[in-house]
Amino acid sequence: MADLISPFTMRLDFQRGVLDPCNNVIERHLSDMRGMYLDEAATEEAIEGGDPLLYEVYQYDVPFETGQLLVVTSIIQPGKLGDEYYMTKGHFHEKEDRAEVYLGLGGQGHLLLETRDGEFKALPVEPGTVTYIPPYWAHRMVNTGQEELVFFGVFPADAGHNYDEIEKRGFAKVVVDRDGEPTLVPNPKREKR
Ligand code: PAN
Ligand code: ZN
Repeated sequence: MADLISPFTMRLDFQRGVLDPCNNVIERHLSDMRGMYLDEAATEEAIEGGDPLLYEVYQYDVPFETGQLLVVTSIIQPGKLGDEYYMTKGHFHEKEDRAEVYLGLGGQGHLLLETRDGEFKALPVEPGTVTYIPPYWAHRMVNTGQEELVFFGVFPADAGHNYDEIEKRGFAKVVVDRDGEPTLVPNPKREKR
């Protein structure tokens, strides 16, 4: 049984993606993603040069239990590390049979999705796209545009996040700038396996 909590409302700033009020704001800097971008030398240099903020997450926490939902917005900065676009860490849900919905609010991006069976998909994200992330699909958002990539999401509060595997091996493909065009290329880390 889920806790009985009171209904509540919050404001979403469509331009900036900020939720107000919000009781859990997470900031991820490059130092939180060591080893996740291909260019390790560029990573260390950028960390030493000020450790840029890559993305922020505004999550309204309710009890992390079956039946509740978490409401969340994410704001990814535009930019690249080497030729790889800024992105989220990406994860499987800890309870893998939990789905999620994303709504694009601002900017341009690609949502990378993959299963343990080796299925891979990259879906475009822009203002107005609603993406259904089914159970069992790991997901990572990549900002391929010149502006902040802002998106809203809803997912079961008992889903949890498993970052470990993605942290080690990434997704099957990475999104890189090739002559100014966002291009999907095979992840060399995977090919070594
Ligand atoms: C999102 C993500 C958010 C940040 O709320 O947690 O965009 O990405 P990482 O968690 O991969 O750093 C979500 O998918 N929640 O389940
Ligand atoms: Zn998720």
